[in-house]
Amino acid sequence: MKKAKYLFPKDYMADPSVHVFEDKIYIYPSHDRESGIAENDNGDHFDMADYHVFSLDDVENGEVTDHGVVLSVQDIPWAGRQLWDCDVAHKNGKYYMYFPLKDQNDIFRIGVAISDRPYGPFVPEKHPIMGSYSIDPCVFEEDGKHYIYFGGIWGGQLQRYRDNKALESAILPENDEAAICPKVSILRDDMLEFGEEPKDVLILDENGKPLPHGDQHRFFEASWMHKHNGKYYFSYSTGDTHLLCYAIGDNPYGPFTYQGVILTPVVGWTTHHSIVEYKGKTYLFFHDSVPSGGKTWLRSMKVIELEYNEDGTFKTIEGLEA
Ligand code: FUB
Repeated sequence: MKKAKYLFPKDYMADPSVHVFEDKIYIYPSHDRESGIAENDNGDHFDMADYHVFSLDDVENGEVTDHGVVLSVQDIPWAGRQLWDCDVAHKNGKYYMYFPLKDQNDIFRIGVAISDRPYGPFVPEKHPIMGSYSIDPCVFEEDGKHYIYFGGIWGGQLQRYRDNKALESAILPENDEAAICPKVSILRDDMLEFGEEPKDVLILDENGKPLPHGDQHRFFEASWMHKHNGKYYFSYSTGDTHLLCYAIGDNPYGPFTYQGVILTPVVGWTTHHSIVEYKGKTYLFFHDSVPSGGKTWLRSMKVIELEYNEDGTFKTIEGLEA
């Protein structure tokens, strides 16, 4: 599969989080819509109000099934606004959706909603995860443990926190200071709360120094974790520098050493992705804004095959701008 293909041309869907459940591919995207809110750095124009789930069993030639609306903002007791990138994990026959949403004080928290099936509908808990903040949860399972990664700067509000505590006002580092780190925690056995204080996910250069805030490859948002040949791949979006990048480590907590670019800029403000192995191939799911004529808040999800070099690094995908 050398060319990227759009997965659901009928509607705008973004931030695809993808997992294999019950031998099928399940896609959990954000559901973009025209909100009429002017574009700004807080991302107010990303005013999404529900989620759909999609499935397919043949990435290259299969039909995509839309399982319809599985969770809506009006059903979430603590809701303010803006359902952003979600993810889903499976444990003991239940499926847990993790979603970022602003509460009634306009602060992003991470909520949980539960279903008996991978395709929902999902029933939300009454409260967000205690001590949760910021956006873009991603859950990685290994040996029955579920690691949750999260965080995003600018509109994702991560710059308002240090050491898991809210600051009096947001602080972005100077360009030569260490970049703000994404976070990781392990989920409690019941999957409903953090089982430990979130820790920093360190992304280091080849000399073991944290990537600085001014580096075009530093973390911005869209954490994703996958494992390949015994190594842990932490991938992410660099946001305002428009790249998807990755770093490799020896365990799910890191530290991770920066490796390179997965995908060069696409049409739209930025992209957001997931990486999944299915039927012997590795796929990159992502989005761009080509079908909406470049509207950054109306994105369409896509897939392309991703290939490794012999040393376990990725072959960079370039030239998808058009
Ligand atoms: O979809 C809203 C936000 O845009 C996501 O949470 C970010 O990662 C960016 O894709």
